[in-house]
Amino acid sequence: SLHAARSIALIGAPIEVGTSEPGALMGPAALRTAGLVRALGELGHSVTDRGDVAPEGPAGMRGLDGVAAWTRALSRVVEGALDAGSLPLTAGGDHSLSLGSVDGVLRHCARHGRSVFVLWLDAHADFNTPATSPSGNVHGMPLAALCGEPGFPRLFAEPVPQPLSPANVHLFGLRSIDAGERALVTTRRVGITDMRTIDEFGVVAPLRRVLDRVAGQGAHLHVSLDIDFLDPSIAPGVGTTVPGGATFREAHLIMEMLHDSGLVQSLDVVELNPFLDERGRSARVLVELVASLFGRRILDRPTLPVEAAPIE
Ligand code: NNH
Ligand code: MN
Ligand code: MN
Ligand code: MN
Repeated sequence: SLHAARSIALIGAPIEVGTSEPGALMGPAALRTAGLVRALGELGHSVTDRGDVAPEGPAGMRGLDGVAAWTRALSRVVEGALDAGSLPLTAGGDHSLSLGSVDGVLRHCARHGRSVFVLWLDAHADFNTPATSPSGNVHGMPLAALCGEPGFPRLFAEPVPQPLSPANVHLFGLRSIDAGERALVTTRRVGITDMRTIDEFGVVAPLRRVLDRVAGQGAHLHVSLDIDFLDPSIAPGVGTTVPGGATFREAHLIMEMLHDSGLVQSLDVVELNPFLDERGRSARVLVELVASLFGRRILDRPTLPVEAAPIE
């Protein structure tokens, strides 16, 4: 394939204290059952399954206190994987796990003087604070906390790293947003490609612009893939389905473009709820998409311009 083999650290994050719908804690097991490690190994990568992370502290309780116990543990493992030259793939688990994975990325990059850019593939903005959240579910809040919005209790270990810049966050696939977070993402100037934009222009032009920006900045690109980014008809195994999501072909092309960019340095795969899935369909779709992001392709060559492409 186009890029060198990577050392990938698979980090299980069976966390569901950030959501009110039980079942996401089975996500890492379902992704393993669907063949995630084998698929990446077949592409020539060396994959180390680091097992499931254990929370540090009282993790049983729902809400921010339970999430904090996971955040510190996950941050440490993700930062350590990056320090060792590996690409951390954090498999969830609900989206509150990104508090830990992105915190680990921020710490690693701070030590290397590198900026961080987060591409958030999701039906939702996940930019609520405890004050704006209509549900109180922490999986709807990670970006606000990572961007340093006030109103959160202590989630991150001391010393707290420089927060993520909202200008270096891009929401892709947005189609469900709460009133308070809409106001917040607008004033903070978060980048957004919503489904309306995708309907009008497709995924290629908007994603190309994002990737050009990341490359221009020389930033570390962290991708956070929430399975509800996909249309529920292809991925029903999620607690918060929203109609009108990305098709398989759109998502697949995004993964191929991300691979070809060579920019992705860390990845979350979140919100798979196997209890709500139909015969493993959603887990298999996710494995196929992740394999495409790591180099699975039809032909071992870049796409040719249409007029130059051979007919046979
Ligand atoms: N915005 C809603 C909330 O904060 C839903 C969040 N749910 C998600 N986010 N699945 O990706 O409660
Ligand atoms: Mn690095
Ligand atoms: Mn999400
Ligand atoms: Mn979502």
